[in-house]
Amino acid sequence: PKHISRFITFVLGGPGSGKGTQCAKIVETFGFKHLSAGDLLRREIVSDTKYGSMILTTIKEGRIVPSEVTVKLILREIQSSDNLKFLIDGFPRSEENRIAFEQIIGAEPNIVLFFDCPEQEMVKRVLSRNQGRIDDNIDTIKKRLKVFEALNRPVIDHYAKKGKVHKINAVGTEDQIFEQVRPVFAAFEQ
Ligand code: UP5
Ligand code: MG
Repeated sequence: PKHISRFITFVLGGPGSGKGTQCAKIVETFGFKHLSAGDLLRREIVSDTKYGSMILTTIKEGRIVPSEVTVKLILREIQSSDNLKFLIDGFPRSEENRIAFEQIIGAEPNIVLFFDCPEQEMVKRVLSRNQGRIDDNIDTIKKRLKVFEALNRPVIDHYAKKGKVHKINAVGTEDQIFEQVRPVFAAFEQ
């Protein structure tokens, strides 16, 4: 069955740490399917589904959308993809998210990438992004950083204890950072 050979990578790191940017490079080089939880949630806002307004408010306040909503969106993408290699970007953001996902999919991620970036650098990047994201303002960024430390950090610690975390120094040029990412995936290519 399909699920036996799935390879799942969780891509974690604070707001603006470069998750999306590096995922694009991993897709190009290693052929993964990129699933950004934030993008999937923002798509729900745009298509104004029944969760749209709740998601909008939650993102604006830098809080975490309930697991049942996010897991359902991710699962739908996994199940409808022909690809078996997934980058799940920006999820799980809390222990509750992690447990919900592992229970539903019945598996743990194969590896976890953690982009380690100083707060001042993350703030600078997010504020200069200029893509009209409703959460890219200084008030929301401060909240996103707090939520990251309080709720996402325990997820990273959990997988670190299991030896699954590959910590990447997220400061430098995009290419310098990718040179740290490349060997992590090259090790799994035959
Ligand atoms: N940039 C990238 N690399 C650079 C480098 N090496 N040097 C200089 N600049 C660099 O990068 C951010 C910016 O920095 C870009 O302009 C880029 O060009 C530049 P990006 O790759 O976009 O960083 P990323 O880590 O993806 O930042 P993002 O803002 O997307 O991270 P968040 O984790 O904050 O956002 P996400 O979209 O994942 O989530 C948004 C919100 O959705 C959350 O706050 C939450 O409210 C909600 N959410 C949930 O509730 N549940 C979920 O599971 C997921 C999200
Ligand atoms: Mg992103």
